[in-house]
Amino acid sequence: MTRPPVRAFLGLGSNLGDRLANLQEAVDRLSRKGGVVVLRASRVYETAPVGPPQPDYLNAVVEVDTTLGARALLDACLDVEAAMGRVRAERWGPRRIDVDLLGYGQEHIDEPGLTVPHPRVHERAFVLVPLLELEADPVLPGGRRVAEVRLASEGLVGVRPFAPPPAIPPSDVPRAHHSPGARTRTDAPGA
Ligand code: A4P
Ligand code: MG
Repeated sequence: MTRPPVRAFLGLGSNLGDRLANLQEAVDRLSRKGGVVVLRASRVYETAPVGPPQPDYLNAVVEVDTTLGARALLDACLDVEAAMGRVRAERWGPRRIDVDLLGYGQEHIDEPGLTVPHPRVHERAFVLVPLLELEADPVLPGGRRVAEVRLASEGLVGVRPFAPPPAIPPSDVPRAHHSPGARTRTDAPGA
């Protein structure tokens, strides 16, 4: 039995190598995963690193429809990281690609190895800024609403628009809604 698709948001980050190409490769790889349709992508932001000293990141968020369960979707994200040669060394350390599951429908999940919404979504401008391009009122940890969120003192400092959204590979499945600024599949070259 096929389950109805669930709307989910994935956070992408890269601060090693050709960062823009890494984000595009992650979007391309995600769109080739069975049961995942990439609908839209935010712009790409250059962001000051949170954590140990390391190069600046590029961050973006993509919106997907998926027939995968949350665990299988996270596994698909971890597969993309592995296929792109990510080696886990230091927590919050530099990486060619990081793919986080930020939100999965309206669900709140807290299991070993799977926490949704991602527990730090609301604390991090490098996640919130691109996410808000795609979703005005995202599901946040602890039932918070975005209107109540207060970012840490550094606020939006260090989050700079860097590039237009990654291209969305074409797909046969019809897309849903659209908001300005975000690229959708129909904007993609050749779509
Ligand atoms: N895991 C559980 N739930 C999730 C979820 N919703 N999404 C588990 C992703 N992973 C989830 O993640 C550790 C484990 O968490 C995974 O194996 C998975 O089973 P990880 O990606 O290996 O570790 P990490 O990314 O180093 O840690 P974490 O806690 O995910 O850190 P963050 O919050 O992703 O921070 N600064 C800037 N400017 N931009 C960034 O993108 N990223 C980080 C990483 C640090 N500083 C940054 C950025
Ligand atoms: Mg991560």
